[in-house]
Amino acid sequence: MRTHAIIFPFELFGNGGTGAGAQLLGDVLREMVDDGEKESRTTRSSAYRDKLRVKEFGFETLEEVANWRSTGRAAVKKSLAAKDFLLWLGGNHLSALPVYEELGADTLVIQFDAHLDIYNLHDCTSELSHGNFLLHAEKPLPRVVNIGSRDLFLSAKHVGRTYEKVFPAAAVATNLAGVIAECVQRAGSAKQIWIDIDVDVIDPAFCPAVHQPLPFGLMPMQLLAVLEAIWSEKVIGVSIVEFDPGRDTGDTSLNLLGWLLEWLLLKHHE
Ligand SMILES: [Mn+2]
Repeated sequence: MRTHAIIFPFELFGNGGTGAGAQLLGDVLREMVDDGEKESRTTRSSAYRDKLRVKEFGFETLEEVANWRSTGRAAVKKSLAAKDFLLWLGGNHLSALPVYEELGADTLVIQFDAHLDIYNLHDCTSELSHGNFLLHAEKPLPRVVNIGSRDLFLSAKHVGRTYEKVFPAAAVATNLAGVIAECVQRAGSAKQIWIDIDVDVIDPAFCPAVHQPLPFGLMPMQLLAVLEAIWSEKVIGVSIVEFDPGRDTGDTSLNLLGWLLEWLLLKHHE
């Protein structure tokens, strides 16, 4: 099975600068392939090198911007129909909306995010944005399970309308094994699984390159432990969003995300 990496640097309506993050992660992918090709000995990257296709979208013209959502949905649809493993490297979290809209109700999304993107508070726009896009998604939504929320505002009733389950940061901190066990159990009843990573789920000490850093985030090892445990043939793709390299310190976040990208490719292809 091939991997189709789609660079989708959409960053309007919140957190401008994250489009450059998507493009940079695209460069990382190309560099990984180029590095491997220079080796005369077999390296682990030979498992994915010939199976990786990278397609990059741009949002430079009015037309490209106006059609962003339909362009995104068409790209997701085509990739899913081809049974490609889909790596969606997006700008802000809104850039993942076309993915959510194409997955369908029998898909389980394991979403890593510090924020629950259903904000309807007085200081939030009611128009579509990176902070409320799940409220605007065309139905049916996939089943969504959040891991790593640090939300302290939204009522359980409001959250329950969109999220099947939320495992806040405190649950991860006190009972990681229990969180993993319940995720694995929920995955059992899903036809397919999508993994959506808003990089602000990671503690800002390890991934500072985000616009809304929140303390008490996941440690990279905890993220890795959950990914390792829920991984199966049912995982059809992964999205990574909200990385703004302009806010990075000493490439800390870039190194972390670059490593994670390569790990994901090996996980799928080896
Ligand atoms: Mn988010």
